[in-house]
Amino acid sequence: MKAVRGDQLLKRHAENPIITPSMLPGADATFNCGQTMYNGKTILLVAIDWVKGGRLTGEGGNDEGASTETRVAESDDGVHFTFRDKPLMDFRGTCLERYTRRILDTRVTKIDDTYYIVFPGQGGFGPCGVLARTKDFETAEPMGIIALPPNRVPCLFPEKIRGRYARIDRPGHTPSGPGDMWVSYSPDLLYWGDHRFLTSSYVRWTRTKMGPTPPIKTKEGWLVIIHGVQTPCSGNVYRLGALLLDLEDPTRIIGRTRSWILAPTEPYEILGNVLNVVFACGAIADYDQDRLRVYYGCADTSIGLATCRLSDLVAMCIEEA
Ligand code: BMA
Repeated sequence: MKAVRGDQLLKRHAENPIITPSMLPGADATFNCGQTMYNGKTILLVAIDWVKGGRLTGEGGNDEGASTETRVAESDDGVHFTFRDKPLMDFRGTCLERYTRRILDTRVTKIDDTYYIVFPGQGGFGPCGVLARTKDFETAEPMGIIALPPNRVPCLFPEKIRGRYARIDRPGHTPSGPGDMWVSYSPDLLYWGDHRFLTSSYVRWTRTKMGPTPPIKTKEGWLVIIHGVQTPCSGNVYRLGALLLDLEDPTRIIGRTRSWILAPTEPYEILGNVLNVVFACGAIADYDQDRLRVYYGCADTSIGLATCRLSDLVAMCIEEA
C-alpha cells in the first residue's frame, strides 16, 4: 500500500457515506451532486437511479420516467439531508425534452441572484452541455444547449471576468482521445467563443481523462476541483485533485496538485455500481471557517463528504505547481 493512501488532503466525515439509496425507497443509486448554499442551507442536486422489480426504470429499462433524475436534498448542518419528493428538473414538453430525459452530474454556479445548472444532455448522441436556471430550487427553467458533443462538463465561473461570462470545460473526450481543458467566454451565457487552451492531462492519474467543476474564488486565484481518471488493467480509477487559475486571466495556471487529494480507498468508494470512483461536481467554500466541503459521488452509488482547510489546498496547488 502506498504511503499517499493515508495522506490525502481531503478528510472524510465520520458518518460517511452521508447519503445512500436506503434514504429513498426504490432508489438504486443516489450519487454525483451539484452543490451550493441557499438561504443558509446546504443544497445538493443528487442524481438518482430507480429500480423496479429488479430492473432500472426509464430508457433501457421499462420506460417509466427518467432513467436518472435529479432531486434536491437539503440540510441545515451539512451532514444530515432530507430529499424533496419531486425531481427539480422535468423538462418534458419543452424544446429541450429530447436532451433531458437523463439528468445527472449537475454543476451549479450562483451568478448574482440566479443559480445556473449545467449538465450533460443525452439522447442517442454524445453528451452536450445543457444550461438551466433557478432562483429558488423549487422550479427550474431550461435555457439552451451551450456546448456541442462530446462535451459533458461546461462549468461556469461565478462572476464575469473582464466584462464577460467565462467557463471551463473539456470538449472532445472520446474513447481514443482524453480531451483537454479549455476556457471560453460569452456576453450572455448562451453564445460562447474566444476559446483558449488551458491544459492537457499532466500527471499519471489524469492520463485517461480529467474534468473540471465550477471555479471557487480565493484571493490567490480560482480554485477548481478536478477529477482525474487512470486506467490500470483492473479498469478506470477516479480520483480528485485541484487547479488554481489566475483571477484576471483564467487561462494561466498558477497552481495545481500533482498528488491527488482524494482517492477511492474506503469500501463504499471501491465497491458499488461502478468500482473505484470518487467523483465531484463541485465544492462549497465556507470562507469564514477557512473550510472547503466536497460532497462527492462514491462508486456511482452514494455520496460522501470530505473537507479540508481552503488555505491548505490553495497552498498545496502553489507548492506542487
Ligand atoms: C463519468 C460520469 C460520472 C460517473 C463516472 C464514473 O464519465 O459519467 O457520472 O460518476 O463516469 O462512472
